[in-house]
Amino acid sequence: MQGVDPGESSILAESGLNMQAVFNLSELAPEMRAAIDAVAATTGYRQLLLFAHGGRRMWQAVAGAGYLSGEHPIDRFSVDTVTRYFDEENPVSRYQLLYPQQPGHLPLQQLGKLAGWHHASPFRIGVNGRWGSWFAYRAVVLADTIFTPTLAMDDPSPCLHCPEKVCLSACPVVSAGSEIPLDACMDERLKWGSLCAGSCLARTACPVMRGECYDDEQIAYHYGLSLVTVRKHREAA
Ligand code: B12
Repeated sequence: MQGVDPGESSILAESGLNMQAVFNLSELAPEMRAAIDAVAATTGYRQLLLFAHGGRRMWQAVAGAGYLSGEHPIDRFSVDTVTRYFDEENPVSRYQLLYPQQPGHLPLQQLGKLAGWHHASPFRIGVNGRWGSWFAYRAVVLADTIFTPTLAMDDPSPCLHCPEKVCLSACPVVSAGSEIPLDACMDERLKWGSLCAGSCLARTACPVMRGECYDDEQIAYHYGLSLVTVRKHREAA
């Protein structure tokens, strides 16, 4: 018996894990298979399920369910939601969470590319026509499911229709070129009083699906966290 397709799941939709993709492991390119094999054994599993959030719904659900008071609220919420999806809507399937639980690096944006969600942007966060840059990967699961693999979103990159490249003109570290240099971005964020410490001027200037932009609290949360990582990275270097 087959359970509820991720795309039909009310648990995932209500939790704001509103982007789902199903891949057959046997159809993934060898480099992607190798990246997955490096994280976990795939024996006995047929499919890879990718879950992401788009827009504000997930943050509202995380806050509403009381997760914000503890550590790693989004990871805990995502794991609990995916676990609930399998327990309640897909109880016969065997599955294993690879991300965020398993240590190791999965190329999330490359998986997003396969789903048609990721188009490279000058500010290095993936962009698409449905969510702009306001989405992120929340869980990756191996499962013995037999869902119909998802057709990739086949919209072209929204950046192709953005000749003004307002993201680049809003970014204080871009002098020339078409991409934001990571080192200069990190240096800028660490400056005292930097406007880039708690947000990203390039990302918030991007006109694509601006209505899906996170609210101030969510922006402050994510950028606060990445600023801590950047600071540690710099101190270790
Ligand atoms: C490491 C990492 C970072 C590091 C980047 C430093 C570094 N050494 O590369 C830091 C901590 C800075 C970071 C920050 C953020 N990250 Co980050 N990060 C990752 C991670 C874990 C690995 C990326 C990687 O190294 N890929 C491998 C290399 C070989 O790929 P690459 O294509 O050469 O380069 C990547 C990075 O180096 C980075 N990068 C390279 N150059 C530059 C330049 C700039 C200016 C920026 C911002 C990034 C950047 O982006 C590339 C794409 O992954 C991924 C998750 C994953 N497992 O993929 C998330 C990921 C790329 N991050 C993500 C996000 C959202 C962010 C933040 C916006 C979070 C936030 N709100 O603060 C910020 C960016 C803001 C900023 N301006 O700093 C999302 C992107 C979602 C999307 N829609 O595409 C991901 C996919 C995580 C997720 N769960 O969804 N991140």
